Amino acid sequence: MLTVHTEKHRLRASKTELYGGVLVPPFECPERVEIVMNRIQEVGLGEVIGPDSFGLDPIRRIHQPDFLDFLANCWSEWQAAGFKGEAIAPNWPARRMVQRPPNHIDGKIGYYALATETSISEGTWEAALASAEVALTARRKISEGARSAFALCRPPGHHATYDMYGGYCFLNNVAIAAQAWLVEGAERIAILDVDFHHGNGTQDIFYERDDVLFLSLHGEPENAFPYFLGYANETGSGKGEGYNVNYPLPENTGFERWSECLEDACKRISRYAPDALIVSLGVDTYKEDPISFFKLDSDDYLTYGERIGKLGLPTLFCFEGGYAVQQVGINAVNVLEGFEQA
Ligand code: Q9C
Ligand code: ZN
Repeated sequence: MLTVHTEKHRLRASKTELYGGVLVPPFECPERVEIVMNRIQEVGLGEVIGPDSFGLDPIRRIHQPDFLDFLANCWSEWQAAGFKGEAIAPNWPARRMVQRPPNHIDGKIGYYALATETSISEGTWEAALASAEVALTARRKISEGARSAFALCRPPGHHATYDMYGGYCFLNNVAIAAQAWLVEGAERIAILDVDFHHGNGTQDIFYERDDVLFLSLHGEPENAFPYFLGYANETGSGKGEGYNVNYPLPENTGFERWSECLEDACKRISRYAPDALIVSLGVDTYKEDPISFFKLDSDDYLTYGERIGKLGLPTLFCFEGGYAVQQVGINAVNVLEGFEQA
């Protein structure tokens, strides 16, 4: 399988994450991608190429222009305000308040943030853009005839919605790729999100549409980030009714229960008969992930990769989460190898 990768992911190198009331080194760190790359080389997965440039057009088809301006300028505005630390949202337009971006960066950052753990620092915007280009490049390889491709995206994307960042995500890589497919002439795209966390951004972006089927297996919102979306009764609205499927699962969910949900998701994908499948590939479902609570083991990734391969669809894998850093390579590449064995 072809991999798309760029060293530009290293530009996303914030030093702080707000976790348990303490500023800690971010779980979402550059080493994650290095370890996946090492594993790709080790197993000889296939060719590795860099991303092409696409400009902002495909990104503007998903994200609001003022949000993109905010991301591009946040760090310089934060520094100009004289703040010493990394950019972290301290204020929100909470219930019954005015939903309008203020001028001062200290307020504006909260308008565009959906969570406070994710710090913005030098290079964040450049890395986020490069990550979207990795996804767009891998997608293009598939429309040029490859059966599948792996976009080694970093930073991840599935928590970012059209006007908000958070959960380590800035631009929604899978949404940008899905839209590019539709613009090129595809009629239906399915997005299967197997990251431990609910793909709230992707759900939100496509919630009223029937040309993108979104399915997510994730930690139940009662107990897991992003907490405020991802319930089973969120099934889409308007034209999109029936095209959003959530599988919230409780603490300690193991592969048996998880794969029953994957089986249901796969059947729905087959019935939808999409032109292509995009997989939000997070491996934070692993039993030793430090911030998650599912119990998948390394071999399970081979097994479910094979099930996804049996769908027989052109398939774009986009990397999302996974924070048991030493195992991230084995687990992610197991999915890709399982897929190829199908
Ligand atoms: N108690 C992705 O996997 N908060 N994002 C964690 C844990 C944020 C995860 C707090 C988790 C974001 C792409
Ligand atoms: Zn995750």
